[in-house]
Amino acid sequence: MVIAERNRAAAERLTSAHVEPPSFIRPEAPLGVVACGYLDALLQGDQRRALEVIREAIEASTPVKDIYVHVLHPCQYEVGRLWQLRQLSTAEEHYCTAVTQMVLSQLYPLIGNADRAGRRLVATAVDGNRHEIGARFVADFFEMAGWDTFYLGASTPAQDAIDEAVHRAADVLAVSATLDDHLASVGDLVAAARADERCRDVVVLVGGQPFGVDHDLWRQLGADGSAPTAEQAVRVAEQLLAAPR
Ligand code: B12
Repeated sequence: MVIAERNRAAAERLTSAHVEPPSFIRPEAPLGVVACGYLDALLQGDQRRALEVIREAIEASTPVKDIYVHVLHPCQYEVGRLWQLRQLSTAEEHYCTAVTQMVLSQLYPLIGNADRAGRRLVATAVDGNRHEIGARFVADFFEMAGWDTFYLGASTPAQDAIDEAVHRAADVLAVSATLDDHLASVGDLVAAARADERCRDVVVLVGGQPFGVDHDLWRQLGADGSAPTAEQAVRVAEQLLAAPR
């Protein structure tokens, strides 16, 4: 086959709808084998084994943070990938997500930090965003850093999120978006917070998958900052609160 023909064939192969995005699970990654075991239990519909995989990792002194970062996060992304490839039905994706939420609630007693930071966080998914786990991760990593956190779950209307930040005397309001469709609501929320005198001292952090694609998006939407992960969000918040405003 001449080179031009080969190139054409390669272009077709590589751009066809059948090219699978690579798996988010790699056995050689940190806790990769635990992630394999956890994902397998999810896919087999075995929530008891899923919880057991996590329990065993905790008993083997795995830091809870690492379970979030190296097991739960890649497994949720992998569930999304398999759903996108139609290898999982919507019902199966819902089941996997529900099991991960059950696991997160089991881990909650382990994430407390005796050293209290004296800081308060309100975290929510923006109005229209039905994805809860990103904001949950953010709340839990702040909790691990000794903050008092108030997690509001999915799709909170902007005014309610702002009122809650005021009511809870939050230092930081963290807002999660997952789809590009959610960005207008993020912009509206930030604008409403800016216009509200009661939020003068509240740091507004935004994040989620669209912010990983365009690294300047948070600035364009008028937020105070962003971070690619919940863990890094804690550092960004602490830096912003330490800086003169
Ligand atoms: C579970 C799930 C759902 C569930 C959510 C249920 C629930 N209770 O949460 C349901 C069924 C509701 C759902 C619906 C939809 N979903 Co969905 N979903 C997912 C899935 C599989 C997992 C989400 C998750 O738990 N992620 C794990 C968390 C930890 O990741 P994360 O949110 O990215 O958070 C990390 C960072 O982004 C960051 N972060 C997040 N928030 C914040 C906030 C701040 C302030 C900061 C600093 C950082 C930060 O920190 C976290 C890591 O530490 C994803 C796959 C994926 N790649 O995420 C698809 C996915 C996001 N969904 C997708 C789609 C298409 C949809 C629907 C449009 C499907 C449809 N046709 O109805 C709807 C839209 C609903 C809506 N209006 O929001 C696509 C989005 C593709 C795209 N980019 O456009 C994905 C990527 C699946 C895929 N591979 O195609 N979904």
